[in-house]
Amino acid sequence: MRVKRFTAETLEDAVGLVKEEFGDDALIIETRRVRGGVLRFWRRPGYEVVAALESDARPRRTELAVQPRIETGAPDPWIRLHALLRSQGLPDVTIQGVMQIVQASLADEPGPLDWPRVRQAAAAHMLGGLSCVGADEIVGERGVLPVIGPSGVGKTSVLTKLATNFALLGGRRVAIVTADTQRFGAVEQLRAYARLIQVPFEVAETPAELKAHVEAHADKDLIFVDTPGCSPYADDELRNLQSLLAVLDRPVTYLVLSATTKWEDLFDLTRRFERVGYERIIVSKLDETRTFGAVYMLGVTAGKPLAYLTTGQDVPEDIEVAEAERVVGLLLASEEM
Ligand SMILES: Nc1nc2c(ncn2[C@@H]2O[C@H](COP(=O)(O)OP(=O)(O)OP(=O)(O)O)[C@@H](O)[C@H]2O)c(=O)[nH]1
Ligand SMILES: [Mg+2]
Repeated sequence: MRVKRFTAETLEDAVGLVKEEFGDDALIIETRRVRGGVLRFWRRPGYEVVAALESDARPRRTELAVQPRIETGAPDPWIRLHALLRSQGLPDVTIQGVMQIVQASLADEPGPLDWPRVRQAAAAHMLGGLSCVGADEIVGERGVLPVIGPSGVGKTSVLTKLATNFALLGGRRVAIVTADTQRFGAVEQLRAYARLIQVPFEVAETPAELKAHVEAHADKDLIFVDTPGCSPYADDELRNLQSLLAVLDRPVTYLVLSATTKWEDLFDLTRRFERVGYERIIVSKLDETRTFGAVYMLGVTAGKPLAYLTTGQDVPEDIEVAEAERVVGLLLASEEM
């Protein structure tokens, strides 16, 4: 990656120099106003822009897609928004869309635009696209809740967190059934946990056993069903999982995906797990990343609402109901510019 500092009397001129040398793929890392002064006597007051270019990106000369409206004395809020969204890993086409809509929404605003106003307008627009189940529906949850997803994403952890919260804090009648008899030690580990929180625990080796266990616990408010990790690229595993869940009557199935996965892969996973069928999405391991563009894109494009976010390994506390404000807040708050 090449990183270079560009200086000019105006911010527009500095950005122009960046574009001239690095082209459209340049990532603006920092913009700031510089003063002339004792140690800078050779330098007139102006603006500094630090820009980076991936080493394999080719400089191209094109027009700036977004023409910044300059507010003197502060980093340009449009450049700042663009850099932030980019650093969060949002795809370029989404960034352009957000920038254009937010610019249009603020076009008639009087006076200079500062960062808080631009940020707030961006947040308002981005909130609108995110689909979340919400606390009201979650609190009233009833039925059979299978947890599915790729291996190691945190399915069993989610299940133990939810079972504990609903049983011990929510006072619901809960049962746990595991269909994960493949992974060594998985059954005994979950059995021990279920005993600890005093929740009935069953093991289902076959779809028929799963059906029987669920029927035997028809008096429960919630029956959580753990499933083995399923490779989204193994047709037989998807088929097995699908036929396992096919015995259930209107389950509310949760797909667990990790926040550390690339956005393109997350999108692919949401499509592949359609074969099994699921109603809601849980995003795990938010604590293991500092870029949240993928989580946002998941909420916007999956066609299924986000239900929970998990934020660590501690049971039962590291889980929260997914809220659009939280996701957008993570996305727009994590910059230090
Ligand atoms: N940092 C962090 N770790 C997590 C989170 N959720 C789960 N883990 C950890 O991820 C690892 C895998 O969690 P599991 O719950 O066993 O994942 P799984 O999807 O059930 O795994 P398989 O059943 O093997 O497919 C464990 O070490 C968990 O403690 C989270 O939100 N943050
Ligand atoms: Mg598991």
